[in-house]
Amino acid sequence: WGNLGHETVGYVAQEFLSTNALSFVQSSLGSTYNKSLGPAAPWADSVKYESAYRWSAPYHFVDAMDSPLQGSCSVEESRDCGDDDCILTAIANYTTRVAKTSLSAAQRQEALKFLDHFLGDIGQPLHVENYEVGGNDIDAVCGGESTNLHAAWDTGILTTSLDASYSSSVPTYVAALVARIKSGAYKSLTSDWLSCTSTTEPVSKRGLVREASIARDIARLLSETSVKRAAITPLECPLVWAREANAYDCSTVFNYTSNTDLCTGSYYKSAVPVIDLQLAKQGYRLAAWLNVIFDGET
Ligand code: DCM
Ligand code: DCM
Ligand code: DCM
Ligand code: ZN
Ligand code: ZN
Repeated sequence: WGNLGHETVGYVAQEFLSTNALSFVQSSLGSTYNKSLGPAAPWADSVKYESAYRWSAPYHFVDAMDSPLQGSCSVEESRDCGDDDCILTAIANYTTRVAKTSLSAAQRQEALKFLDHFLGDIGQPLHVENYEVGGNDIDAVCGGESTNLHAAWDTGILTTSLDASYSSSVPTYVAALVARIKSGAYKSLTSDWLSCTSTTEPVSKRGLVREASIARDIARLLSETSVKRAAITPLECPLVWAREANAYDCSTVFNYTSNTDLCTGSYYKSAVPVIDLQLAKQGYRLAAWLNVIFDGET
């Protein structure tokens, strides 16, 4: 997502934090971020092209090697992330680090800002898709302007929707999503959204293709000149969330006629409800995730 999407996820999450999670968020983020996950959410994008943070660029996505144009959508931990860095291992890494009292306040703030951001990105269908570099290499048109499919999903469609339906205002949009969660169309969905909340349960052995993983281990050991940090144990929940977002690649994302404007007409009408749902859901999940970490509850 672009800044609008990330801020939306953070502001939605901020509405659902429990006592200890809220107090950690407020003291960790401080006045720099107005004590809120909203303003802190875009930070990870602002640093990813800096040389000091270039290692974090692959953390924003997982290149799922599925076939969405053939109607086959899937995300597999070992096939698509394996021993590499991707959004699945990033969430596991920062889930551990945000709670680690031996780390400095600055490192725990960084972990919080990464979680704030990556729980958003994992809900963007094209951040959990390899095809055409997650749609970056597919030309598209949005509101008469040339763009690409990925950018249309990150920003173009959402900006169009915000202008058309929410007075170009993030607070108005956030309030609408929060109302849907608390008493509207999303209320009955929230228990399903939280069906996976364990911050420690590893990816099930069934989900790991052992042979591929072992082959990659050997290749890595043979090619490596320096010792890398200890491997991060992948978690089950990020994989569940990634698969849910990835399913939209088969139903909605690639379901367009070439050269049609994606930010108007039937494609726009089918994409907006998916974007609203994914942003609201990931915001709600971010709050629940932090509540499990800091309050031991959802
Ligand atoms: N780094 C990385 N992979 C991670 C986390 C960090 O490549 N999962 C980068 C950032 C640090 C560098 O590695 O600048 C050295 O980190 P360390 O001293 O923890 O080995
Ligand atoms: N870092 C990280 N994940 C890790 C270890 C380190 O993101 N598992 C980050 C934190 C700092 C940078 O890498 O931004 C350097 O960390 P360190 O000083 O611990 O090497
Ligand atoms: N991206 C992605 N999958 C990739 C490469 C990039 O989802 N395989 C995302 C990250 C950014 C956007 O696409 O949101 C543009 O990437 P970049 O800025 O690296 O070109
Ligand atoms: Zn993106
Ligand atoms: Zn990102």
